[in-house]
Amino acid sequence: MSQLNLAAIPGEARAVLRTTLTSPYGRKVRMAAQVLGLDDRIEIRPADTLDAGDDLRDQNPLGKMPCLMADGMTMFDSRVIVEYLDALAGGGRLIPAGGVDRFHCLTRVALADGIADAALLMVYEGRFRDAAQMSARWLDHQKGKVTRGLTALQADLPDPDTTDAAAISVACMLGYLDWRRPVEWRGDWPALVDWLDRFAAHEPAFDATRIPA
Ligand SMILES: N[C@@H](CCC(=O)N[C@@H](CS)C(=O)NCC(=O)O)C(=O)O
Repeated sequence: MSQLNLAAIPGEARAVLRTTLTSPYGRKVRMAAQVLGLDDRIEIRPADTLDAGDDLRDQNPLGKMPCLMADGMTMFDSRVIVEYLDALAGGGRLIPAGGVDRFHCLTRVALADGIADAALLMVYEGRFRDAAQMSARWLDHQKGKVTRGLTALQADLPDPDTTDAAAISVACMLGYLDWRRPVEWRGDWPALVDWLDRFAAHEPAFDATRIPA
């Protein structure tokens, strides 16, 4: 079994992360790398998911970012990359190594990422269709996932004073909702507002990876 060491792939000076600074999933990876002290070893290279000529599509056939090239591999998606970085840092720092805690953490990650997925589909509906083509039924379907997800999350929040993979996913998803505003969440989920304020005060990597204005 070969060791993980974040080695650059041939032709590169450092490991390369394909992501824009606006992707909530890319932000998860950027935050995880900062928290684990690995960010200096990763070069961030933007990608344009709409450009058929962008080699992101060779790196990830799904044409999605983030995508990390290191240790002779190309890794996606954000959950895999966060798990890789955690393993590289010795394991168990962002994702508990085992037991119920591990699967509780991973389920919270799946919920927060799933809310981001539904929010992104709402944003894409506006980006890929003109007003006459937009489906109110589809938007409502996705919005239901966002609102039910936020309610479930509010009832089972991770500790805001501990940075784990779940807290990173929740913070990046809420940051994305604040940026793109597919739903106005702040009035209806006040415990999430308090959670984000507290997490941002505890974890400097949240501000350091803020979506640029
Ligand atoms: N499950 C993936 C989602 C990644 C994703 O959807 N990224 C968006 C950017 S924020 C993307 O690449 N969209 C382009 C597309 O879907 O074609 C992950 O966690 O990495």
